Amino acid sequence: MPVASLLPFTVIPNRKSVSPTSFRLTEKFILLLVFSGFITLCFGAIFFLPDSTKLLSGVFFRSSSVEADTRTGTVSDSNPGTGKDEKILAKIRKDHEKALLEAKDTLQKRPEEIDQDIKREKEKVAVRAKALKDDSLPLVEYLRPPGATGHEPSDPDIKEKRAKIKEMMQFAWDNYKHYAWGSNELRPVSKQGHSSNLFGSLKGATIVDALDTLYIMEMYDEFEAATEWVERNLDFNMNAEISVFEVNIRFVGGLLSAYYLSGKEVFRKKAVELGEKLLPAFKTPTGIPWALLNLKSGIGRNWPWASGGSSILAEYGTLHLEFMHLSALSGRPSFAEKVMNIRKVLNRLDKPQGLYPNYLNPNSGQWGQHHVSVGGLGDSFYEYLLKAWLMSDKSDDEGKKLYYDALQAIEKNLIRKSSGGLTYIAEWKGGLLEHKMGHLTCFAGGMIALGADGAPDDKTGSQMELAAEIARTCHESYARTSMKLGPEAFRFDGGVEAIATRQNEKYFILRPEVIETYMYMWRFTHDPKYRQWGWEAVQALETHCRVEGGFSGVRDVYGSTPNHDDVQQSFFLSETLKYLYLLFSDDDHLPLEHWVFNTEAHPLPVIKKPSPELTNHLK
Ligand code: DMJ
Repeated sequence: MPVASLLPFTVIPNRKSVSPTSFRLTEKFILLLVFSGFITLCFGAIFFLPDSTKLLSGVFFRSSSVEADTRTGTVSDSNPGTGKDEKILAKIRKDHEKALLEAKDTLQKRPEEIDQDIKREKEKVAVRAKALKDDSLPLVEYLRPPGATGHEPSDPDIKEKRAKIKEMMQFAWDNYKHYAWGSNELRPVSKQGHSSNLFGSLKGATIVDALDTLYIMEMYDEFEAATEWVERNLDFNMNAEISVFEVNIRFVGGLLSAYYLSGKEVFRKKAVELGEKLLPAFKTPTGIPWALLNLKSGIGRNWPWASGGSSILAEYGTLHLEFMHLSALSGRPSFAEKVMNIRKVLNRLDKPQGLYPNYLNPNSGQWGQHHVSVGGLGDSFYEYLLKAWLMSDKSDDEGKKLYYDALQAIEKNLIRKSSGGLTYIAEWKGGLLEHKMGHLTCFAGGMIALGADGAPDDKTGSQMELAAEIARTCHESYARTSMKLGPEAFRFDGGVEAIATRQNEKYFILRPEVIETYMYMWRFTHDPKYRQWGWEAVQALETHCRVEGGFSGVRDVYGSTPNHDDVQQSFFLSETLKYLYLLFSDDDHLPLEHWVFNTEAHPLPVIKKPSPELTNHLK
């Protein structure tokens, strides 16, 4: 087959004639000239038109606006040249003008001015870097622990009582807000702000102490107002000498609880910031912290009245829970290291009769006077040994051992029964017993009940019995007064039992310890007498402590009419009212297997051990 027949078109045979498309030489030359002129014009357009690259990439080759229809093979511009393109062109023009002006400006500047600019820029960078550093807390996933909020009790009587306690909180808060907003505490009689030297010029103790109670009682508007105050006004950068213990339990504890309940970052940030401010207190030869610290200079010292310049057991021994959480939330081990070192120092020392004296010299690392108390100066040290173990999900075995050993020594050396059958915890002064029990000591009923659960070798339940006996004694100290409110200290000598005999021990400053013990006893026994005793306290508070501008302490609980001390203590809102509210709430509100209360009643979650599966997996 001829090749031509395979071609798709007809091949015309070559004849010797002039093809119609052939040109003469002159015509070819003219065509070449025209063509090269056209090429030159195109190149000129590309290289000399302004900002041609922007035009190319920004306008004509906007890939998003060019869509290819793969089915039809056609290309369409979905953004045809409209006002939008004009806007883009206008913006390009404006950017150009701005850049030109800036360049002109820089060229006209004198070298000093340029130096100034550089300095200013450097300062800005430094400020930003500092802010970044301040904010450089690691990201933590916030998971609200179980039972942060409760529900109405089903029993109408209990529901009503709980609502009454909430009303008391509302009254205490409203008056503080009205008369003393931003001050540390309220003077409810003279209706003004009040501050004690415990906080130096730090402000807002009542706000920070009350945050979690507001949340727990579902007073969310008030909680928001308090949060806003913290955000805007809570400041630690001041020349203030503060009590490390008080600031830790009220401010750090209050901020931590507010964080764990609400998940608001501001509380975590502020708690860590304040924790950092407290660290210079540990700069002593032994690492046992000073009692007082100047927040600005970082200079610490001890209370002038403390035996031979000693630090106080209940103060340096009541940092553990908060500091462990500060490390957990900041990723900075220094907090935990500081409190673990306190244990190390204590472990090295001999304990007289297994007891811990209230005074310890931070320079020499030696005990001061051999005074021992489960009340003032000693109390919360024992509480924090037990709670350190509980808060560690029962993994801190050292804390556990230290607590149960100490309790054993207390039972042997300090706990006595009166001839009238009241069990009490006496004070120990160099081996001699003082048969006096403080209101503060009454917290021990709750502590012993809390520890009874995991107590080694307590098959007979004797620790729960001991806790119940202490609760009864403390109730007696209330019942034997005319106001049905407990005195600051009561004695078991000179023919009296559970009664204050000295005028300066007859006052009541709205303290929580007795009610705290009722709350724990209720949780562990559900014996209705604890709610009944709690309700008696509510009625006494209403009758004798409620004044026009809030709640006030009284000077003599044995008097017939109250002589008010004119202070609404911040712990009345953080502890007394919270424990009362929980006493009339169901057990699943802040359940004790998930939460541990710090000594100011601020709930902190148990730091859960990783599951064995996870531990194995990580090995
Ligand atoms: C509170 O600040 C704390 O409970 C502290 O541990 C000692 N007591 C007061 C209230 O009485």
